[in-house]
Amino acid sequence: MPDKSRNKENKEIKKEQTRCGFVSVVGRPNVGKSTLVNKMIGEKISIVSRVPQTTRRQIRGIYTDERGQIIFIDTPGLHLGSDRLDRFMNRSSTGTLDEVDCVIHLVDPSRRVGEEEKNVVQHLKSIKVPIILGLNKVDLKSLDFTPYISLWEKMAGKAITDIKHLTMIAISGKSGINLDKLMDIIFHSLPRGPLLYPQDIICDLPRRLAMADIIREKLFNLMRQEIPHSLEVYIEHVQPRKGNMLNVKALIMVARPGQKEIVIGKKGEILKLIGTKARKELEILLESKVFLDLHVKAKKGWRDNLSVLQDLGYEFFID
Ligand SMILES: Nc1nc2c(ncn2[C@@H]2O[C@H](COP(=O)(O)OP(=O)(O)OP(=O)(O)O)[C@@H](O)[C@H]2O)c(=O)[nH]1
Ligand SMILES: [Mg+2]
Repeated sequence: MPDKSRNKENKEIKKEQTRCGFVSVVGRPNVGKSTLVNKMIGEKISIVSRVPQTTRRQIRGIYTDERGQIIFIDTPGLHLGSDRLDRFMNRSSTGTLDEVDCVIHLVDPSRRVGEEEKNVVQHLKSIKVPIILGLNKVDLKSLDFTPYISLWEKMAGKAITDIKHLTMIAISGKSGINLDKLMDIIFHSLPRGPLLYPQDIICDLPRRLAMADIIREKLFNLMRQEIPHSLEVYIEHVQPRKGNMLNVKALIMVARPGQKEIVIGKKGEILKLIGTKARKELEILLESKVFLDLHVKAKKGWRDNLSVLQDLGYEFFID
């Protein structure tokens, strides 16, 4: 997806001096992984919400400057759920760890260390590549980093300063605190090599999935309780329409008829609101006027249904 990223503003890049590599951003849900990747890239490529488990698949965000190229992999938050979609999400997250050049373990010190966090460190403690422990959300006041440092020390059996390949940095993905420093640390940890993507590419997410995610983000920001967890969006078609417009037909799938009623709202008002918010962003993405046709269907147990998940684009799904 070529875009108006800050990548384009960069000076000419001297090929023989560049560093290039993959950096996986992992952590439990809601710690700010997608926010951080968006900020580092300088454009919104991954959706963000207050609801845990917003990201459902790997999204690559590509940053290029005269130093080289960083391919960030935004991953779904590692969590303890166990249905098919949960397993897919967790595998999308841990599946990157052996193939990348650097890992950012992002934590949210405004929340307590929990089982999920122990699970993340368990996955990370034996990997061989450099790990950056990102103590995120430092824009919030009076954070205590100690429990997260102690967790690493306990799991690794040594002082944090003795853990090989581990660097620590306090940052804020939202306000940008220390992100230049983080970028320096990342570039230093990457191998020398040529750029892997053209300079003007910032994201590898297929367009239909990016479109579906825009709609899903609006739903996540309006819906409460278990509804976000139970819903998915599928782009059925994109067709040209009179007046240089694109007709986008999207299905919102929920798990129960009661949820369908909530998503539609009284006299369709919720659906209308979501449509208006999503259409604006779709028009930016597609660089065209959009007529958005949203409809809602209840399908029980879709999160566990292999063929539905495959239709929704959760490919490479091996159970
Ligand atoms: N105060 C503060 N809030 C942040 C920061 N980074 C992210 N947030 C908020 O944290 C919430 C979760 O952010 P996301 O970027 O969606 O988190 P995530 O780790 O990608 O979440 P999942 O995709 O669900 O795993 C959102 O409400 C963000 O606005 C930060 O640096 N400071
Ligand atoms: Mg995310």
